[in-house]
Amino acid sequence: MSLPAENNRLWTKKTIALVTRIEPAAELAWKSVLSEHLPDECILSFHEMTAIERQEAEIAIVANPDPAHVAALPNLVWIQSLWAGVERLVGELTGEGPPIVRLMDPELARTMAEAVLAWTYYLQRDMPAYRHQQIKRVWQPLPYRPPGQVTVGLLGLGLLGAAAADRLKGAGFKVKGWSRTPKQIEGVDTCSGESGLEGLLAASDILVCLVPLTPETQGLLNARRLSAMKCGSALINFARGPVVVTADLLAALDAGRLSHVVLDVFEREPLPMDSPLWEHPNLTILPHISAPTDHATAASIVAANIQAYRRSGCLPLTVDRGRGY
Ligand code: NDP
Ligand code: OXD
Repeated sequence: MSLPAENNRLWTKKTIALVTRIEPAAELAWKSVLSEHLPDECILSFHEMTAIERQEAEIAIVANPDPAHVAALPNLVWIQSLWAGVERLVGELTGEGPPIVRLMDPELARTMAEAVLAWTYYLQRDMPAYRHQQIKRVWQPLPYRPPGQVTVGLLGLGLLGAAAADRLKGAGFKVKGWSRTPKQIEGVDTCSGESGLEGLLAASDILVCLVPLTPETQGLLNARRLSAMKCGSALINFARGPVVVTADLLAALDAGRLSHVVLDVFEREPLPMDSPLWEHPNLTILPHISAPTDHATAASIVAANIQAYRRSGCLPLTVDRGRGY
């Protein structure tokens, strides 16, 4: 007599819960690539797990999970996020939950560094101004600023900020960087604390935001700090929308304090149709594409984390829930 499929799963492989609130097709794509990289594990969507499988799961792989589904897995030892940024997860999984491991993918850092360089060039080469001139049929060369005369200030010097710093340095830009704790990075003028931030804001021609969203960074770029920015400077936000106060940003643009702003992230995504941001002539709106997650590299990193845990019982580096990142 053959056993039902769910019994078979229990006898042969350990179950890992895949808990998401993403489109079913996107979840299926993740399930397939993760299963390929983890042939000795049984990866099941939360919805297809039996009550026993939910009881027994030690690991959940998550992407915007419903907190109630995570809570319905009572014996989780740890949670692996498929996203690099875990601010939403940390915010939603309140209390004493299992440790969270975020995605730390060098390929994602490379993609983000590429995006920072691409949009830095966009601003350094005055492309927004030439676009405005074209609309008015104006033929007017603008002064060229070589990278060595352009200071790029990075807010955040973590995995992504440090990769961006490297790429910008390589392209000849002057790079400054701000982090919570003091850092030393060759060729980067680093600082921390409020006075460090003030100096960086005043000196940067282009400011790039790559800090996680935490209680400390929510509303970081408010009216006061935006008015401390160099007059005519530009801003790129590739981190999270609420790090910048939208109304203050629009005021700074309208006052000419900021020449141009590139936004990839917003308080609400997709950006609502009636947002005034869409129409501002000095704003570039991107649909959260600066560093898309590569399924293959992410799955291989997740698989390596899980295999190491199965071998040694040791958890990968976990997120500091108190700190928020
Ligand atoms: P890390 O945790 O590696 O680095 C975060 C950096 O921010 C660190 O240098 C940290 O300082 C600094 N930081 C944190 N809080 C503060 C603070 N209060 N004051 C000053 N500096 C602070 O994160 P990543 O580099 O991997 O990612 C950064 C963010 O990028 C993610 O949290 C996410 O929001 C966003 N992201 C956006 C993507 C997109 O497609 N737009 C894709 C992926 C991520 P310290 O070094 O001292 O700890
Ligand atoms: C991420 C993101 O956190 O895409 O991976 O923002």
